[in-house]
Order: sequence, then structure tokens, then C-alpha cells
Amino acid sequence: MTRATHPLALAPVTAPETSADAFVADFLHNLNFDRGVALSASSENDRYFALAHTVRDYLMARWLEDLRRQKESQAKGVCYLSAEYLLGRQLDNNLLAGGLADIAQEALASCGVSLDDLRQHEVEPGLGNGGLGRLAACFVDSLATLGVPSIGYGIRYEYGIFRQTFVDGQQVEQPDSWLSLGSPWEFARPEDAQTIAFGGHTETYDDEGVTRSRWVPGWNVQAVPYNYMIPGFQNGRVNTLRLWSAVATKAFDLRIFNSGDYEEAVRAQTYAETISKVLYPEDSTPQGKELRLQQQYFFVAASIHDFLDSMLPGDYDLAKLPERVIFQLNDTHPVIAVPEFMRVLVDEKKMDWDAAWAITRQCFAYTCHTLLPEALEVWPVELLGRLLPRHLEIIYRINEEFLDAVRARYGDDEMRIRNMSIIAEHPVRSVRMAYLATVAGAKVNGVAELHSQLLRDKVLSDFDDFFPGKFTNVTNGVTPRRFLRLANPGLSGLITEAIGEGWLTDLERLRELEPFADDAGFRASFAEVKAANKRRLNDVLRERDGFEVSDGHMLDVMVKRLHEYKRQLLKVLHVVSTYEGVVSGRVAASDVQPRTVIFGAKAAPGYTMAKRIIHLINAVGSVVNSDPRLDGRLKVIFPPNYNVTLAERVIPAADLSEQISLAGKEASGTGNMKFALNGALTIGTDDGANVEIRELVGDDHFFLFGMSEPEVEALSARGYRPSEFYQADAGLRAAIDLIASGAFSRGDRSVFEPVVSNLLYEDRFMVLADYASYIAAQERVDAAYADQEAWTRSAVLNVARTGFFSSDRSIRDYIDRIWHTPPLA
Ligand code: Z16
Repeated sequence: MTRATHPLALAPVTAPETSADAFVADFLHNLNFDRGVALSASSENDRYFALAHTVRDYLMARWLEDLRRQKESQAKGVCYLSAEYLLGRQLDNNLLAGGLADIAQEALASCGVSLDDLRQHEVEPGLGNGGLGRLAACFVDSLATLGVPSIGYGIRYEYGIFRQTFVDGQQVEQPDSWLSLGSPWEFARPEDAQTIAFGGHTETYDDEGVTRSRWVPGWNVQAVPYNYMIPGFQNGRVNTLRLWSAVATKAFDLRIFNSGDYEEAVRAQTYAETISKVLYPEDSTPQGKELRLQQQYFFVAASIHDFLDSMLPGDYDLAKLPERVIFQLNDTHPVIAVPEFMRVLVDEKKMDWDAAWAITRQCFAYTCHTLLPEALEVWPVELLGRLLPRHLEIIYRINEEFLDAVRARYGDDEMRIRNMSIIAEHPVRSVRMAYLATVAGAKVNGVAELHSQLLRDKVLSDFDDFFPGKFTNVTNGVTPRRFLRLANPGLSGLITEAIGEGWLTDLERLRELEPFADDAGFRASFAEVKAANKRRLNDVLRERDGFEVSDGHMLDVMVKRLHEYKRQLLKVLHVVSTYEGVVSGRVAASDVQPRTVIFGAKAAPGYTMAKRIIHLINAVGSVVNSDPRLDGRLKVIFPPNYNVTLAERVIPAADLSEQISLAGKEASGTGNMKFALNGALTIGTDDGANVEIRELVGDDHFFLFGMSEPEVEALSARGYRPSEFYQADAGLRAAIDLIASGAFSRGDRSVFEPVVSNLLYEDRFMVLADYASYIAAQERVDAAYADQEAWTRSAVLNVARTGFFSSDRSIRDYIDRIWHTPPLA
């Protein structure tokens, strides 16, 4: 048999030998033959590409083998549909997963190349906004590590989340052209392109005596997939992430070209390509733009067709699809997949409606990530009908049949019908995507216990009543490979010394660290790791932004998207209060526990209040940092452009983790988990996954403050008047008055007036109501930090008790409660 006809066609694909010499040979080969340069003449980008390609070469045989096995076994798999994947840098992750870190280091050193320089060279793929996108990235890591047959589908945005800069303390956005030097991790597959249609109209036709509907689209674009390797952690598995890029179809420009209008043809090309041009930069508050719906349909339609075309045998009985695949909808963004799937089954595969609906209802599951009403997407019927006329008809029919069933159960309860309808009538007729997903999904899950409870009891309670057993919880998690092993090698080494290997894929084993909390020697090593992480952060901040973190300071960190519900303003009020206490003479500077407060946050470019808050943080920082009366004991630093790469440096260095959202507003949070796993103590409200963190670590090792969710509700019901809290609390009054006086805006009282008056007269997220409790909790923090031995003991216990938050556990929960997709042997 010749090689080319080998049944696996794998014979020519073998990984290079796992040795530094073989690594060097492959690295130089890639540099010479792939980049076309000699080592002596190579740029840093050439060397980075050659290194990345070498890492790929080691993973390639396993990847091809996994692709083949997933197809051949026909085992049930997960198609994770997500508009965002906030991957972070790939090089280190793939070196670790492939078990190549040591030989790569040695190999490059022998070539006189610094691995660390090449690490720094990578521009992180920021194809997500925040929590939701990072969660998707953690999940694909865990899916590969657990060996679950799966594929992640998404969009290859040409521009990811904007780069944030500050000009006079105000946010200015710059485009993130992450592909400008090329990406060595992707494989374009133009031969697997799908054609995606839009617009036009629908019509009925006679199909051998049966009247059917069909869609006559008005225009289309090509979806070209790019594959990315997702290696499992040292288990020989490599899964696939498939991101779609939009290009104009030939037919599209040919039609115009034939009309002789060359310029118009080029314009058309450009228009098609805008679909995957840029990530919408809103986290939790989508803007309802037409292009966004185009993006959503574009990627889910391409993904569904890709799965059906490439993963099933030719004669596949579609009725068996629920045994073969589950499409997991990551928030409402991909929900238009539901009517698309129905359209494929009914219009294209000629299946009858009821049979198609029975299949669809088993093939989708929906994850809700929010409780904020403004984050639950709705699409005006006018827009959806113009872009996807057939899908709108299908949605109407799904809704009619659903509401018939609701009537059959509850009678003509018009109030209930109106509340449950997938179609909202006010303020404009719209499709409620969360309701569509809930009706269609086999399961609906929230992302932390409290959040899932509130979904069942409040936001979707009528649906919980109608569909008993449909609602479930899967508490979020984070990958310990990136956020412990890679981000915190010092702590990882210490853990392995104490409890042995194996914990990275079995994170509950961190429990075995508990006894070490009482071991003074271990605590000393732990504290030394924390100090070293602070020095490392200091190096990064000095080089990146010229900031210095002083020795002996508590590192108090609030990093997350800027949103009023997350309450960065509460943290600012704490800083201003401390400052005001000293400058007014009420508190001696020498009594202030030395602290450096680090903020990191991007504001959606159109979110004016969020941008004002950023301005305020920077303004407070510049005044506080340079006031000699503070004696250097309080510093506020706000490095711009917080991203995954910076998170990996900041989190391991933190002492205190700020998780201070108004109770009932943060669905889960995942930063909170990363901090606890790295030995920071949390100051937090009873919100999202904070609740579970506190239950696990214990009240003595967590600083709880603020109203509970029912208390928030009660205060709302009574009528919340923030000015009453302002009047009643002298400290709060002094802090707000200081901001209002222009102390942080060179005497100009108008600059932060909108922030101040919003706090005093609206304060939707009850910052003032929780202020006193927060300040009291911060006093407990100061007292606790003064006893370093006790603090470190608590920090160790935080690490030991939060193994639950591995995304491997989350994925196991998805498998048990929703997917029923066992790992492939
Ligand atoms: C997002 O990042 C989240 C929710 C949402 O509706 C949209 C976006 Cl882009 C976040 C939640 O705010 C956060 O609490 C949660 O931890 C995260 O999703 C992952 O579930």
C-alpha cells in the first residue's frame, strides 16, 4: 500500500521526537522554509511564528486523529455556540498542554533565542468582552482536557475588543488589529466555506401536492472557517475551535460586475466583509444593531450547516440527531440558531413540522448569563423580518403553538399569555430571544446557584411553572491550567511540593492543603510566593505604564468591566473617604494601613456614565497619589487596557479581591474564583458565585458586607431614596461633597456633577445604601491584614477550599445535567 492510500492517511503525520534537538531542528526548519529567513536575519515575529509552528507540529498528529475519531465514532458531542471567545495568549498554553515547555526553553536557549521575549511578542486574541467570552475559552480548555467530543463555533473578528488608552484620564479607544502580523495558530479552510443568505422574501409552492414555504433570499455572503487547535492538558487530545470569517460571494459581486459598475462591485465586497469585522464592545448591555443580528445569524447558520455537512454520514437519519449532538447556546446571542435549525429540517430536508420540532427541542440547551433586563436581547420584528423573513414566520409558528399549549394548561389567562409570549408588543413589536431559547431548549441553566434560583423564581418563573424540570444550575468555573499553573508558577510549585502531582486536573484535591495552613514553614513559603508575584507585577506595571507598587502595601484589586451594577463607585468612595479622613485631620496618616488599589476596567464606548466613572477613578488617583499628607500610604493605580494577559499578572499578586456588585445583579462572576484560587481574600456581597465562595471558604475567611438580594428587593419596594443615606452618614457626606467640590477636577465642579447627582437622586444600584456596611467591612480587612500570619492562613484556606471552581467541574456538571455526552475513550 502506498502512503497516500493508507486508510488513516495519517502515516505521513508524525510528531517530531520530544527532545530539545528535534525541537531545534523543527524550529529552524520552520524559520527557513516557512518564514523564508535565516536565524541571523530573522525578526522577532519570524521567530515567534517559527516557534508557534513548531508547537503546532507536535500537536498536529493528535489533532488529525481526534478529528477522525470524533467523526468515525459518531458519539454524541457538544457544539458550543458562542459569539465570543476571549482566549488570551496561546503560546504558553499550548506549550504547557503539549508538555513542551522545558524542551522549548532548552531548544531556544541553544539557538540564543529568549523564549520569554517570544511569549511577550504574542498579541492576545481578544475576541470577547469579559466574563462570558472568557468562560467560553475556559470551557473549550476543559472539554479538551476531559476528552469530550466537542467543537466550539464562533466568529473570527478581524478586530477584537478595543485597546483602551487614557488621555487626560479619559478613555480613548483604539482598534485592536490583532491580525496585523498574522496569526500562527489558525488554519484557514476556504474549501469548507458555507454560503449564508439574508433578506429577500418567502413564498409558498406546490411540492408534489404538499404546500410548502421557502425562502428566496436577497443577498448572501461566504463564511470561511478558520480552525484553531484546542489541546487538552497533557492528555494527547486536541479539540477544534472553528471561527467564521465573512467574505463576499462570487455571485454577489458578479451580478453587479456584469452591470459594469466596478466601484459598486468593490463596495459590495467591503459590505459583506463588515459582518465579521469587529466585536461589539458591550458586555451585558447589547445595543440592538442590525449588523449584530447579521453577525449572530452568520455564525450560527454557518456552524449548523458545517456540522450537518461534515460530521454526519451521507444517509444519516435526522430523527437520531438528539443522540448525536447538543447545541449549547451561550446566552441569547446564538438563539437565532433555533429557527434556522427548524428551517433546515422543514424547508430543506422536507420534514414535517411536528417531527422537526420534536428533534429541535432535544438538540438545543440555553445558558442564561444575566438578570439585567437590558441584557436580555430582543429584536424588533421589523428588523428580523427584513433580514430573515422565513425565520420570523417560523418564530411566529413556534410561538402560536406554544401559547396554545399555555392556554390549554391555564385557560384564557390573557395576562399570563402576554407575559409568556415570545413576541413582545411594547414598546415595539419584538422577539424575546431568551423566551425563544427557553421554549426551544431541552434545558435552561443559570451560572451560579443564586442566579439560577432567581431565574426560576423571578425572571422566568412562568416558564419554570410550565416546564417543570427544565431549569437547572451549572455554577461557572475557570481553567486552573491558565489561571493557576501558568499565571502562578510559584504557587503551583508549592502546591505540588505539598500534595504531589495530579491536582491540576482534579482540583478538589487542593483540600489536601488545609493542614498546611497551620504549618508556619508552609505559610512563610506561601507569603514569599505572594511577595514574588507582587515584584513580578511591579516589573510589568513599571515597564508597561511606569507605575510603581510600594513594598509592604496591601494589594487591593478591582478588575472587571466597568458597569454601574458592579459598583466601581463604591470602591472610589472608600478611597475618597480614606483620603478625606487624612486631609481633614480626623485620621493620622500613620494610622492608615498602607494600600495600593488597582483598578482595571474597560467601558463600552457608548456608555457615558461608565466613562465618567473611569475619568473619576483616574482623577482621584492623580490627586491622592501626589498628596504628601498621605505619606505614600494610599495609592490608586489604573493601568489601561486590562485584558487576559494583564489579569494573569495581577491576580496572583492580589491580597484583596473586590466583588462588590449589588446583590442580585452579578449572575456569577468568574474573576472572583480566580482570585480566591490564587490566595486573595474576598470582600464581597452575597451575589453570584460569591455566595458559593463564602460557603466553601467559611465566614472567617471572607469579608461579607451589604444587603442581601431580598433586602435589596424590600428596599426597592419601600422606595429607595439615596439622599436619605447621604444625609444620615457624615463620612459618606464628606466623601461625596469632596468630589462635588471639584477637589479632583481642579476646582471645576461641573466635571463630576453628573456622577454625583446620579448617586444622590437615582443610584439605581444602591451604592449609598451599602456604603456604611462596606466601610465597616474594609475596617475589618485592615485589622485582619495587620496580623500577617492569620491573613496568610486565611489565604491558604481560600486556595485549599475553592477547587470546586475548576471549569472541569463545570463541564462535568453540564455533562451530567444537560449534555449526557460521555468522554471519548
Ligand atoms: C457577559 O460577559 C455576562 C453576561 C451577559 O449577559 C453578557 C456578557 Cl457579554 C457575564 C456576567 O455578567 C457574569 O456575571 C458571568 O460570570 C459571566 O457572564 C459568565 O457567566
